[in-house]
Amino acid sequence: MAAVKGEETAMVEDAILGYLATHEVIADSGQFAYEHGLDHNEVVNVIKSLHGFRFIDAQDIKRETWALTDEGKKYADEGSPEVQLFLAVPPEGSIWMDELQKKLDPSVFKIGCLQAGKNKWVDMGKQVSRKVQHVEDKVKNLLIQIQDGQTSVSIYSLIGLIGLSNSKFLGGPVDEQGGDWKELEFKEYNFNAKGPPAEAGHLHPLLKVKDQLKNMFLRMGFEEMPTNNFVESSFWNFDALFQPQQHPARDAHDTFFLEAPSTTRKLPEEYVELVKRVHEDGGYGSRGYGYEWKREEANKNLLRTHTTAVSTRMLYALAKQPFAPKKYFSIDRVFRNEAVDRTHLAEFHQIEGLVCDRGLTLGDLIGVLHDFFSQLGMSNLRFKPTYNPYTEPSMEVFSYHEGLGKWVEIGNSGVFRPEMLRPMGLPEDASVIAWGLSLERPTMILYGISNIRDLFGHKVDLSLIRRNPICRIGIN
Ligand code: FB9
Repeated sequence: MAAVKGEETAMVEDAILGYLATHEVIADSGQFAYEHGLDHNEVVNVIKSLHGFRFIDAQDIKRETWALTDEGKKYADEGSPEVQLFLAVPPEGSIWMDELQKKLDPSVFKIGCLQAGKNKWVDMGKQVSRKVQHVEDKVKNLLIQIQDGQTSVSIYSLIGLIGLSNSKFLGGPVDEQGGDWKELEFKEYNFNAKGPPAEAGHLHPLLKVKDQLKNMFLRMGFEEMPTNNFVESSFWNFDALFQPQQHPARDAHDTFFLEAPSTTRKLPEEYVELVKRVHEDGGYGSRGYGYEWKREEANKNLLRTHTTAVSTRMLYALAKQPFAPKKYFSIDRVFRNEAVDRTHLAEFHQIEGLVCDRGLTLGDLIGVLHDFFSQLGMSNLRFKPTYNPYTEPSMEVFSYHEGLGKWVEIGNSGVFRPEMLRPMGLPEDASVIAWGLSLERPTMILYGISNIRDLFGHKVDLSLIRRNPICRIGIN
């Protein structure tokens, strides 16, 4: 039964169950309420909950609606007689009764006197004066409600599902231990009954596409990299990637540096030394950048600008173990202090894949890119040489998009430089091919969203989230 039952409700419940304990049916809830001096609305509420608990079976048999008589319509328009009379009495002072009578229509005067007197609104004597400042015309409001049909009442007939003769049923649970349930007739459980549709949450389109991409990577034998650290040190985000300390991407115009904690606490010292040396003097066939490398620069904390920072940590960890080929992927947020426009926000989700094995070449990269993007429905690819501080050679990837009827830049890629891999301790013949793209761009194209603000951020209209179907990637 409902947790907290008001007095009224309990009383009504007992009245109904008590009655049904000795009578087969309550034919008319309206009649029942009237006869038992109960408020019919409360009776209907209790009927609904008893019905909900399958204690009774109830049919909604009659719906009574009320209609106004002409007189009712008149009072609904002009106000109830008692209020018309009240308003005819001057707020201050008094009026002669016969004066008042002249001002009102006879039936209004008659009923008005009666009601206004009963409501103690006026002092009725030879002179009539007001006893209250203000009155509310409840009658008129009720009449108006009836006029616009707000007052239909549903009448129920109900039978006790468990036609118990003994009083034990009155609200008390049936004592199952007692076994007397055996002679009760039970209605079949309808296991196919659909529960009320649960208003559940909806996955954001980005998360739907993210999931599909994740499953795609896992099907291709890739392992997901742990990306649960938005805050990163400049060392893992830039220096370990052989990105020079004066590279434009490393200034506050492009990167969100942290005020607190502004610097990282610990870095693997011997590895840091090797990174310092490769930046300053090169090695592993490289002549390095030949600038004075500063530890304090590497210590600066920031919001990672790419998930490639995570790839760096994973490759460094890989180098600590006996070498084994690896395929890793990551899909998570990255932050760039860039000008926001229709397709760029200060944060987006980067998708990154990498393959680490002995003797991998640019050809392997192109092969993997074809394999990956063909599963996204993009098989007509073109590659354009580009430059990344941490990969050489590097390529931008383009695909001809039938729907858009144009070549679309769908990502970036490259072969990680030995200046990045060798200081980690990876074997000389180990090479790592990698590529990256955003999650937002494919999602926008798949869902036909032209402005990134409609997809991500506080301006998103939730109905887009609620009604968007699953867009199967790979279907152009
Ligand atoms: O996602 C991008 N484009 C794209 C991807 C898929 C797509 O699918 C459609 C359904 C058919 C459509 C478009 N881009 C990368 C290309 C452009 O949008 C580019 O203008 C914007 N780029 C972002 C960075 O912007 C500053 C997209 C983002 C990006 C760029 C590079 C990488 C990752 C994300 C990378 C990398 C990388 C390279 C080498 C080694 C490791 C990682």
